[in-house]
Amino acid sequence: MKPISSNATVAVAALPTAAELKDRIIRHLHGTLGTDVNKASPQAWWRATCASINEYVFDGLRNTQRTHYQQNTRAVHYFSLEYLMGRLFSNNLHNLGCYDAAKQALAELGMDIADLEEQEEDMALGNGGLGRLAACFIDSLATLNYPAIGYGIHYEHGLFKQEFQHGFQIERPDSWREYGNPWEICRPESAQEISVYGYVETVYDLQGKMKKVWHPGRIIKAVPWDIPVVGYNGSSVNVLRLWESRASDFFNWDVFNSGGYVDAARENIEAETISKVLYPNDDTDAGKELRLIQQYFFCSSSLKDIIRRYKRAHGDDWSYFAKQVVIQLNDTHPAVAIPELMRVLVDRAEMNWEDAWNICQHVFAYTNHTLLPEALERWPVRLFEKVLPRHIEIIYEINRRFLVEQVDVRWPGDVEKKRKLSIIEEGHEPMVRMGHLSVVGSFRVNGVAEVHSALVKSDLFPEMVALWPDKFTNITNGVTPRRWLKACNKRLSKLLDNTIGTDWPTDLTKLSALQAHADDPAMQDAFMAIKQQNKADLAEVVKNLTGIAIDPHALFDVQIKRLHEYKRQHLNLLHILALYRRILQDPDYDMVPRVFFFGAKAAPGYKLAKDIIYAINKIADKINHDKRVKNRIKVVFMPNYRVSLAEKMIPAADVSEQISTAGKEASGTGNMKLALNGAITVGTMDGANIEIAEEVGSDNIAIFGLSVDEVKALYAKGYDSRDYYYNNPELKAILDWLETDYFTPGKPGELAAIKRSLIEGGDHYLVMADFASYVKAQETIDGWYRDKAGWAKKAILNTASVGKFTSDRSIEDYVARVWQLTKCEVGNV
Ligand code: GPQ
Repeated sequence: MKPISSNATVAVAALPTAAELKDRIIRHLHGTLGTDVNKASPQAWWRATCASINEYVFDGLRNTQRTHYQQNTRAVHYFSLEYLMGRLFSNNLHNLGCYDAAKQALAELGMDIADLEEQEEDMALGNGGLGRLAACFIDSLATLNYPAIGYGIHYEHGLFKQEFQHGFQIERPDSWREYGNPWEICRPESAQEISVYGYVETVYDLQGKMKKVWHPGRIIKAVPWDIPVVGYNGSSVNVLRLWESRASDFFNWDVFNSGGYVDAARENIEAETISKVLYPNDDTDAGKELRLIQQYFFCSSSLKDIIRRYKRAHGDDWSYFAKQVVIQLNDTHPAVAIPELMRVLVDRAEMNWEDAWNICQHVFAYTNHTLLPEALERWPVRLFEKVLPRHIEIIYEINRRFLVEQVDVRWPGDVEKKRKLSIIEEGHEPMVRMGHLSVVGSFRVNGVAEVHSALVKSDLFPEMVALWPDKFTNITNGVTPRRWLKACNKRLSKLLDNTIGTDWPTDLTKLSALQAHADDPAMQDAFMAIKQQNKADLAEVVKNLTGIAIDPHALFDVQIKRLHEYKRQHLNLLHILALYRRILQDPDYDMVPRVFFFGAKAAPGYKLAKDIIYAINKIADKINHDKRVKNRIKVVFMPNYRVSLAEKMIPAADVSEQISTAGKEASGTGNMKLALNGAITVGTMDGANIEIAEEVGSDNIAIFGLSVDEVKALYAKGYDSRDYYYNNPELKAILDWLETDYFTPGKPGELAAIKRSLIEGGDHYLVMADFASYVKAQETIDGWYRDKAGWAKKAILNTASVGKFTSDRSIEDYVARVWQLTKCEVGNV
């Protein structure tokens, strides 16, 4: 054994040497997997290696939990419906510091560690940026030694798997743990009973005091699964606790005994449905009953878990609760936790309303992740009445007091203000506004990039800002450099270690030391040689996955994110069509050969998004097979884009497409990962792009398009996309092309939906307005790429300048501005 670090304050005391790991792997092959070295499948090798690593992980977990318990630490409880974890194998090995030992051990056993990594299914319990942010944050919390628990749902099926059939997106179920998941531990001893449905009775006690009693219509069991979250260098090992729904034994027993066997079985299935599947919508509100039940199910379970732990230390004395507990609401999805805590305090603990509300307002903080109106959650009051009859009463009371004590005091008699600020939206179908509830019930509200946080204040909640100016703040997103550089780009990591030292994974600002080398030809060669190798690796993946042969020396242009009109994959597509058309018109058209990569899933019910995927695939097929193009353009739509695929694409990217309509992308985090790996951004002044531009400087990023203010002015003046259609002949020709059968032989009009959305549909996301400026930015990129040394310098400066965007910095911002936590170094006891 060798000590993991000279510092004794680490949760994982000692790490195995390769020889020790080898022994353990064999032991687990025999004793855990029941197989042996001669006949073990790659799955079995992978599982045996996981089991070996877990011996160290679980040690760290025990040490961390014991230390937190003994020191009675204040902790943050991150409430999120989504955690997009990806794979944990190489992440845990890297964070423990024994990736190389494991690689050597496996090599000596005749196995390639890279093959074993491929055995793991992605843990895709999230849709996109919001879920991946939660995963990066829990990595940073453990690395920085902050006491923290992530709470969420143990979905049986994560985000669907995407296939293409004749260019159409097909969704397949994701059964990520069909054969079990080696990283998780079931904790049936910590199960909870959760109530839903039923009715509320008003009763009076002997003193004549009124009480509300909720008689639930159904009780469901919540069983927790714990996933250890290993901090870098084995610092702390925190927990991600995910709840699975089961039929409650005690409730169904009655039905069963009274002869209702079939009913009982049906109810079991319904109970188990709650954690069955992740809703596949990103930045949109589905408004389904099951989704509300999911939200409540995990909030109620998690609060019970928190309260149980709190009572172990403080009994029935609630006065320390807000000192010990802070709960971060990852968007409004878990906002029902606010009335739930009020219910527990008022109905169960019999606290008076004011005291209970005072606790709530010191416990909850809310992160807003979007301004898109279709994503702002609103629940029909009538649905709340059915599913959570007591909670809707509590929401009414929260709202009544808010309107009387805050709004009416500030704007006496102003009915319009009350209508606008009310948590209940009136109308023929009254709705609960979860954003309003979250702001009213939280002590802090943050946006996720400077510009977004400013818009949250000015456009979304200006009156709330007038009431509570100090409640609002910004915390710019970040990404974990352990996964998004150290583990996914090992070549670049090694170059960094050798050039600027090995501290950068936990102090990313250290990357700035690379700036001094940006002009050094040797460094430029080394940096670009690594990019070239990464591109060759990706070309191999592309060949295996799609059969498309690409030239690794072409410029690799990458747009990877959910498919959404506001993210404007179709703007990218129009540019590709413009280049293709130029080549057809001028066979000698001079351009740097480019491979355009897309990776994107569309929500299954989002018709136009699926049409855009189809169009990209059809156009790709045509261009890729057109001899006249002479390989100047290739278009590759990578199927089933997910975290593990991102890890292969990002290190190989030359250009990063961040082209949302200004004001629409709250932050973006892919933009940070790509710049960190030396890609040059083509982007609008939106979200965190603005801050990336500030860090890398205008020579090292290609900015285009309307700004937030220009977008607003254009909408205000009255936007007519046809102006651009009739005034730009190239644009007109491209859109008209989409109506022909050129890309879909014999089937004219199959791609016409895109044109319709941009012309008759009004082009809400200003694709037409930004087209010319986008094409110009791409010409700039083309020019820059021709200058090899110049490009290398820009790429190096991108990596060197984005240290700000580590999620460690985001977490330190949350700690300082919101959570007020103290670091807890974990001793190994
Ligand atoms: N985001 Cl509201 C999601 O991924 N899903 C959602 O439902 C909402 C937001 C994203 C947002 O679009 C990105 O701009 C952010 O970078 C990301 O959240 C993390 O804040």
